[in-house]
Amino acid sequence: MSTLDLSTRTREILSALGAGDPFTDDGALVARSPIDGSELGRLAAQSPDDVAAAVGAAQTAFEAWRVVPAPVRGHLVRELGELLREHKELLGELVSIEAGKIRSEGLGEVQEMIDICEFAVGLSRQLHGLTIASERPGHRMMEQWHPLGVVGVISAFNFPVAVWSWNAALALVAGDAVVWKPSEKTLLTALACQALLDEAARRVGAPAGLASVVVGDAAVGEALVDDPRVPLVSATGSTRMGKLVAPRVAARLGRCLLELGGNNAAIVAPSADLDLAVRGIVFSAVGTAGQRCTSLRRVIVHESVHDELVARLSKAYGTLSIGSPLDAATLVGPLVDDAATDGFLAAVAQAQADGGHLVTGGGRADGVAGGQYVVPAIVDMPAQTDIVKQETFAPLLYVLTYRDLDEAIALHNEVAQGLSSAIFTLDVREAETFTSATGSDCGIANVNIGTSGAEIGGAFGGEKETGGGRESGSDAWKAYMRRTTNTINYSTELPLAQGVEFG
Ligand code: UN1
Repeated sequence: MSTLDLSTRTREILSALGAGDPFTDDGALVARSPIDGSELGRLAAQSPDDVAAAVGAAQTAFEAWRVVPAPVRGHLVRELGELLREHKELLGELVSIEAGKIRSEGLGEVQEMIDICEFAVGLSRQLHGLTIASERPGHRMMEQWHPLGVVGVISAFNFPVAVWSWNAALALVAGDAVVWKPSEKTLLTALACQALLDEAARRVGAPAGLASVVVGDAAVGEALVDDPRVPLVSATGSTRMGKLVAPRVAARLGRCLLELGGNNAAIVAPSADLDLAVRGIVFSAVGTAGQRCTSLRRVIVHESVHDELVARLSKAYGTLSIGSPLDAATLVGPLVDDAATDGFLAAVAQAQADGGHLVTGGGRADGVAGGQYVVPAIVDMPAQTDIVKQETFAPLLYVLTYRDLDEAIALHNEVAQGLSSAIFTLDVREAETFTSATGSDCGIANVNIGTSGAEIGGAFGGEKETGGGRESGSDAWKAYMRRTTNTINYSTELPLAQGVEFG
């Protein structure tokens, strides 16, 4: 597609998704496609005052929404899911155009949205607390989960639609309102999602202002983070961003849900099924051009299988087609911008300066003129040097070698991040050790699959500098609600707890 076609196509998609024509010639925000770096259009930036107004409207809407029964709130998310199903192709294409994902991954991201909507609709009838035995006769203790308030969502470019939906779907069934600050690199997909949610809200008669999007620069994000009417800020992005956001939210004693950087590793043991390991490693390391927070960045391989694994990976890397993500044959699309390419090239150079051997890739690729295309790299490292411990958001895979599992786990856990991890082994002792309390220190620890591509049914998130938050499945919904503990006395006496006598 030529530059002109991309821009025209984007306008067609936005209009078909109900987002109209959001562009204005003198807008301060520039929407670009990483496919060829071209400008898709300009948007007016919103201001901190606009954020305050959005939060105010959300607060008012929240007061009405929180008294709507949760299963009825589920109807809104069900409608959103229906609209996403209907428009999956178009929204997936827009994700490809704006985030540079290959078509299958753009569609997969929308599928992840549909999945979380289904999950949230079921959850709308399952927002349950416990009944707890009271020590006092004629008393009952129970807990309830109530709506929390306005949830601020800050999302990153690499999952421009799915991560918002994880938050919005749960928050809305929980009875909350949502104000969303998307990445400045993916504004159009955000406007498209918001248009679909607006349509769903119109269909079910949800209160105006219940969910909104604010587009702008860091000042807009800061206004959201600092607003005392926002009890929960759910932020996805770099560890650097999280370290800016968390203290500001903490200063007003608000809550944060953080999904920050990963430096995910896979251990490949002597018994590993190497066919499976190679496939799992290549998808995790190269999928989304290495721009997932779950992307595989380190392989820790037993010395007995090192040479064979590296040879097979190198061969597999040699077959990867790099180019426009809109071409059906492409597996590796562009990096998001030139800073990402600079980071990739600098990390490859540093790894070599540290004594690493560049097995394959590492330079720029032809791709589409104007886009940032690189050749996925594998660097065989003599040791886990500083550069290996950093998250480089690009398709760069380091290989480290180990002799015994304790050493492998120590290397694995020796980084600051703690999101996702994997072991390839057919030895049940090794698999169980890796997933045990003394194994991987990550929020996600897999056996015989790669580090990326988690399903929505499980809790998603990680430890250490990944931020500690959990989103998506399992009981992650609890972060979006407030718990009350109720003790109910149905007797005629007033016994005090702990046997205290008073008067
Ligand atoms: C992210 O990269 O921010 O597990 C999220 C995965 C996807 C989500 C990644 N389901 O790779």
